[in-house]
Amino acid sequence: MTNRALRIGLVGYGFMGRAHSNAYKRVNDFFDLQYRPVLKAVCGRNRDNLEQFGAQWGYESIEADWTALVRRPDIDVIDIASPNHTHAEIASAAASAGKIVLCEKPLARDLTDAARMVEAVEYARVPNMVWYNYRRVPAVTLAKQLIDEGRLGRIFHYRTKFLQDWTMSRDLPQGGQALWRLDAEAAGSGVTGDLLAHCIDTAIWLNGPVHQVTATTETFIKERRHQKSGQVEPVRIDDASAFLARFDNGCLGTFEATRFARGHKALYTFEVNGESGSLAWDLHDLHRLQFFDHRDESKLRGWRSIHVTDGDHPYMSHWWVPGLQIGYEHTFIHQMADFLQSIASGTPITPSFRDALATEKVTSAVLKSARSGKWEVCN
Ligand code: SOE
Repeated sequence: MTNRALRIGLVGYGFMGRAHSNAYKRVNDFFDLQYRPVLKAVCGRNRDNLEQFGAQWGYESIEADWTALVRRPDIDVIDIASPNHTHAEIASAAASAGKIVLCEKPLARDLTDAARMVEAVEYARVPNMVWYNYRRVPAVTLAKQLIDEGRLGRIFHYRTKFLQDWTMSRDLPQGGQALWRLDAEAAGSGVTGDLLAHCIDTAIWLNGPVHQVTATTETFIKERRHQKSGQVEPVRIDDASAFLARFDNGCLGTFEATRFARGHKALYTFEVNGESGSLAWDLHDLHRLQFFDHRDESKLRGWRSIHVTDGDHPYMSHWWVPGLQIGYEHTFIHQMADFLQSIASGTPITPSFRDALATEKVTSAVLKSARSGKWEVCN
């Protein structure tokens, strides 16, 4: 298929810059699409790093100033993969310049910035999308299909967690390259915005809106050296965050995220319990979906472990032969394939900035509840 170029300007060259670049490069190898991403420019502040990244990934040019990138007539898409505090300004300028705007999660550092970003893209009427990649794990997409088919019936419980352990050392500094996630100024919050945001996005997608929450957070290490000032400064992010939720559909939710669960690197799990069945999924075993169907004949009832690798499973016909697995990076390729299909057909892209705003409203209510000690409404 001959396809039209969609010229990408990427802001940020860290872990997420690599994940997005890989998606741009691979998507047309595995999906037949009318559009083809072209790596026009990568933007960041450190020229040496930029040059190295640009050469390694095959970007045609580099830009050390994002305002110049946004003004370039040879760019169609601005993709923001820089720290959270930069999202709002870049997205708003990109939308005003008429660019398609893609943004890494969480949408913004706080709710005010997030609302501003939604307003900017909707006012400019430009396509927009947030990279909540876990929706595109085939097993998670299959969970969505089974729920939408009504196989669980009325849903009573949604239980989810995202556990890590990489910030437990008190010698780890905050701020600057690679460690901005520990700096409230850059990140906005700690695990609430970084990890719970994933859990909330998936939960809303699978189970509908969250109405209210009651939360508690903790910062176990209160002071860390800041990489920029060199001084020991108070830590203002949450190291751990847990909350109870009430969904609009009457379901109860429990959510937990921490960077202090020794031994866990990225244990994202969810379980959904309904009247007629239950589903469970685990990122460490991401190609499997556990399903219990109460409508099975009683003597045969039991949890099935579905190996989501068959041709009729979501996305899998684009990859290898049944039984062979794919991984984390493919979720970004799937999201890019869906995005390019939406651009071609003119249909809405999900999750849009407005979809991601719903997650921001929940994370904001979580942080508010942790301060107030009360139930808070997510609006
Ligand atoms: C944090 O360590 C992190 O990289 C998140 O920022 C990502 O969103 C998550 O997918 C993996 O963990």
